[in-house]
Amino acid sequence: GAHEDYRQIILDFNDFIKLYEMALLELRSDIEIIELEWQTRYEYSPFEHVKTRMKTPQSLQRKIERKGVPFTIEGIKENIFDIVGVRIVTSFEDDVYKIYELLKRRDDLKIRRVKDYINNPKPSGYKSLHLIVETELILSEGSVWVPAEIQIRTLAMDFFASTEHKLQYKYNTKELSQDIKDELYEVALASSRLDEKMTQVRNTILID
Ligand code: 0O2
Repeated sequence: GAHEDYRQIILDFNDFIKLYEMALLELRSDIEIIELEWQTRYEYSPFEHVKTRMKTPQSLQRKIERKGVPFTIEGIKENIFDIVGVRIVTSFEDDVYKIYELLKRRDDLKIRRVKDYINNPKPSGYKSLHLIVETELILSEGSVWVPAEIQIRTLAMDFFASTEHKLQYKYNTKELSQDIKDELYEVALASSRLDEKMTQVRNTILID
């Protein structure tokens, strides 16, 4: 009956989400190992900090509606790639691409799509390097590849993105006015200048 069908849907969904939780653990430990290896070898780390998160049900629902994706496991599997999210924050802009190179070399990671919003910022001024990846998960029945989104950006890019995101969602404004968007864009430009300046300072120190 309908009750049984509903129960089955919930059970299937739980199994489905568990795979993503496992993938999150896998990616987190892969990145911690890369970080430790780098520190050991160079006594310096391009990583400022790393954050991982599972997309909340509300955020998943909003995205499904916004993209017009069918509300089924198949629909989600084929269209939503950021249920697992990893954000790597670096000190310098070139560190973003160093980390990308490290990730590209791994056999347990397939990079499906690269969205370079650093060289091509969003109209909001948002900058970040987005990688849509699949990470290998070894289960008793064999391995499965689970999608995830890795965002790599500098501290200054992260400052802009996190704060602007809060203004967009947390204050529940329907749509920000053009004036506010222009002001935020100025903040994005100022953040980019901080990155440039800090790189210049570092280069001066390295040359001396
Ligand atoms: P939330 O609430 O952060 O999870 P596309 O693949 O191009 O069809 P999609 O999937 O939106 O579209 O990809 P995109 O553009 O790479 O954006 C993915 C995520 O990047 C967003 O997640 C945001 O976290 C972040 N992002 C993109 N543009 C902006 C921006 O202008 N400002 C800020 N602060 N963040 C941005 P979600 O799922 O939209 O939302």
